[in-house]
Amino acid sequence: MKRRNFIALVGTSLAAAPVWANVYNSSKPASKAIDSVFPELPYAYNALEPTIDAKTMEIHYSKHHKAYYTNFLAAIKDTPAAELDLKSLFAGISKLPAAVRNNGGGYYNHMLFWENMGPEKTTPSAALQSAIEKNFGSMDKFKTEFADAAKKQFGSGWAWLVAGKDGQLFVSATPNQDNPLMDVVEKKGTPLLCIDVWEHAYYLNYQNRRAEYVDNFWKVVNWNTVNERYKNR
Ligand code: MN3
Repeated sequence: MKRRNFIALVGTSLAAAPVWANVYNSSKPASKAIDSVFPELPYAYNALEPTIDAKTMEIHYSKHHKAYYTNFLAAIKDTPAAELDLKSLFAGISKLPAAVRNNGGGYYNHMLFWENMGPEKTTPSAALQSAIEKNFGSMDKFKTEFADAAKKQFGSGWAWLVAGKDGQLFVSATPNQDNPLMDVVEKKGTPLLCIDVWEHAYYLNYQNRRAEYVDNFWKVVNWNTVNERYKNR
């Protein structure tokens, strides 16, 4: 599969309209919040094996993520929400229909998730490492806190490493397809790293063993992406 990076949707570049046009060779975007072409997965379905098996990746990306994308497009079509960039849309999500919240979150969260994984061995930057040690005590303590949040999230949802507005890093978990950019979420900030803990993300390979999936997740984290998000937060 051809490698093509998703648009940088976080931080200052989020509202940079020309980026949409430059990244994709498509016609003009369907709206400011969503591109008219479903973004490609940045690696092959089997690239993260054995941590995440090819069949899970294929179904997760081509069925689940695609459905969020399609339903998000439909939910904002011909509405004022279609004029918003994603950051503004999420900042006012409490005023929008549930279909926008659920599918917009699903569309965006999966792009972050695909990008913060990869087959290459990577490491946290000195700056990120230092920030994690300052905020959590050590890299191990951060990983434990993040993994606990992922394992303890009741039902479907996500765990996050987030940069707060005060510059501090924190770990949080959100239900369903909510994310830290949404005004409905208690702990808000810029997402740096996320893990999907919906059963569809791991059930074929791990069945009910979410903890094993979460512990293996570290083997496929693409720290280059996390470093970049931290730098641009
Ligand atoms: Mn998912």
